[in-house]
Amino acid sequence: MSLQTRTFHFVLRIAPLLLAAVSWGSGTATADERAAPQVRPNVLLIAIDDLRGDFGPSIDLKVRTPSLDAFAKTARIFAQHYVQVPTCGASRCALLRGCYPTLPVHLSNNAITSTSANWRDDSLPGCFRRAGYTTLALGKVSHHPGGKTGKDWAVGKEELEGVWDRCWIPKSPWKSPEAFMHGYANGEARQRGVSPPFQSVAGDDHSCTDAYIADEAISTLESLKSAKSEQPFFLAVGFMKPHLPFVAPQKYVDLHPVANIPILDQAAASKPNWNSRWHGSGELRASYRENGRTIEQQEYVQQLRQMYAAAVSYVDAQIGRVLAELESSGLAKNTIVVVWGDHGFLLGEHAMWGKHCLYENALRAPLVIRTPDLLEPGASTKSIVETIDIFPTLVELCQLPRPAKLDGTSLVAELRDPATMHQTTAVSYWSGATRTIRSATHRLITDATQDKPELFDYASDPLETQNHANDAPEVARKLEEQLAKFPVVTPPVRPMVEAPQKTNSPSDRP
Ligand SMILES: [Ca+2]
Repeated sequence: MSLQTRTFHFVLRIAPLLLAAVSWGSGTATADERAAPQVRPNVLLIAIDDLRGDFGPSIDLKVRTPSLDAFAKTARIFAQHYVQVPTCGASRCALLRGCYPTLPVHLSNNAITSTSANWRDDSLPGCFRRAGYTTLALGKVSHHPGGKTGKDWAVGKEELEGVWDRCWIPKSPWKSPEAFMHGYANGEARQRGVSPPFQSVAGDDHSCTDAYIADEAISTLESLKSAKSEQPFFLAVGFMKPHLPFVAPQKYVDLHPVANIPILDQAAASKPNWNSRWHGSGELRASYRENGRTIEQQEYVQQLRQMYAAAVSYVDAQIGRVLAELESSGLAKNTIVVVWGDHGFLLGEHAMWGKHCLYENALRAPLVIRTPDLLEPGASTKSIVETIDIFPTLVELCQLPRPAKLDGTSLVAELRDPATMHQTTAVSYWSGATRTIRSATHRLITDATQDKPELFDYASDPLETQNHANDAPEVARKLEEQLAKFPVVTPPVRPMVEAPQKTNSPSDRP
């Protein structure tokens, strides 16, 4: 940060009531900026790790999420929200950078660390900090919990330097951020390839990690409230679950008896019999001990699905605690709340486990937004929206200058009126120059060869059991034309091979 910028920042911090009168960066303040309110809303951004879009408030897949359900009744539900890249670090890069990927590294979990020097000043928290906000990142917001790099993700520089007043994880029984990320009960760390993929815990909520995130978020809100500062805050809180390993206290497992877990339709659970971008479920199979079990066994599959559901209910309860504090503190009256999932997770669809592909359940994730003055709370919009839309939405809601390079579209129109549907496609990326475009009815997946695309028709085949590219070439051609207008990743990278291996699998991507 330059001296000039630091001085500017300092002035903003000691005189927040002068915000409306100052000029932003270069040039003179615009009319909009001069008209900005003296008290800007706070922002609470809650990030959830690997939560599918069909869990929680959008669609009932029999997972119990009372906190998210109750929150959704007060908010706008973006039932068709798609992420830009189906892996943690890359999806969070798109959120914080506000742009489609254009480089191979933007598709990786190193996306933020490797590129943020070029965009951090105009990142989402960077914009809020420059506007005088206190910016805080608790838990897993960028990619590593606590936002640091280096050994055990504990000692290196920040992934996104210079934009957070504080980024951290709470004190807990887990010894490092990396241990926290893949934590088992009571401080136990994962041993790659040795530890099991799930664990039910005979203890209370504090046997598992996310209760500590909730505690810290609550105490942070209490501090922000008691400080009585006129400086607004941008607080991002990132939870760990339901990311693998699926760990939850027993009481959340008991909410989901195996007998109640829906069994996947056989066609939906089958390996694609067309030229597909199928992968070998490396994240699950390489990083966790199968112990003689295989994902071809129905009993094991149902157990995995049960434990995913339990982990969802556990994190739901922790999120509920944070939202309850927001209400009881009175901060909710002037706080915009965004609940966002970084991508979905295939639970056996296409005979696949994990994300790292461009099928519907890897890309669709929750997005629920509440503004203090929201009309028609609880209504869902059918707009096809993307993660990169969150950035322009928040800067518009808070009347901050919008950086020139954002690719997304503000969702303020959908917040004002859920019947608004001005966005009709979403584009996502994966390695091998693989891209996809989702319309209201179809999804086209193509790769660098442009040969043998995959086309799904959700009106007639919602479970993606057939490739319709040969049946509907005209639909495929039109979607390809639309897709051609979006940025490409250059140079294209080789497809990532995801075979079960016991060491250093590239597929072990949080
Ligand atoms: Ca994730």
